Amino acid sequence: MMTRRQALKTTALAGAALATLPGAIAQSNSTAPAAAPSGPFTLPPLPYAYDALEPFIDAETMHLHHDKHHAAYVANLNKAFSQIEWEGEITIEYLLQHLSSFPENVRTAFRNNGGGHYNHSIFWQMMKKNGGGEPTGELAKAIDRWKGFDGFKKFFSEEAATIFGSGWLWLVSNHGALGIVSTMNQDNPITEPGQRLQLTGVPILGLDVWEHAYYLKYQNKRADYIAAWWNVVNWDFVSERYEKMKA
Ligand code: MN3
Repeated sequence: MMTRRQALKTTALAGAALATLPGAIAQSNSTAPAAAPSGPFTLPPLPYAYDALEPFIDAETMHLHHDKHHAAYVANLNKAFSQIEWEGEITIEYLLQHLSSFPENVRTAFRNNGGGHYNHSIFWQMMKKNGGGEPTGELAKAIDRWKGFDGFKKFFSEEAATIFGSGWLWLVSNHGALGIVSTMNQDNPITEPGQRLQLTGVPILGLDVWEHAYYLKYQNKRADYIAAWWNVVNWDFVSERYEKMKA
């Protein structure tokens, strides 16, 4: 018959033996953070410091927005991507434009997280420190269709303010012709179904009106966030994108 002391000793040894198995170590260490699933998609660093857009967009919001929200879209996209067979490289644009070619069980994850990854990747570049002002050149001429820049700014701001729930407002270029279009959740004008692309175009400027983009500083006052955002718009980047899409 086994004594209590012997039983404890045996259990401890069994535990030690199990712990040498890689699987057992992973299971017993449940408080460790899960490693980011590896995959083809990576979180791009912000092209400026977290506080570069102060006082219009605060550093704390940028930390949360980039390091948590955008990072989660990338991690979840890679996780979903690991469920399919894929040979070679893939771009985020290809993924969004060919959603229906992927297995149904990953399509929603691709749409939401792929969209989130693409939208934020371009959104960071559409802003900069000491941004704002007005566009110049060809883009300024094209924007004149809204009765000048002030008319454009007013219309864009009103459209962004009235999006119900979470979404984005985009200035899109269809071979040089401009339009303004909203998308829900993390959809993008380039997201399949493709007819949206024909109706609209390729996004050259976008505004994130999800509450996570402004709630810390502006609470429910989305209109104040939108008014402040014009001060950080990177018109050089937008113009460059416009020229590229036109070509
Ligand atoms: Mn966002």
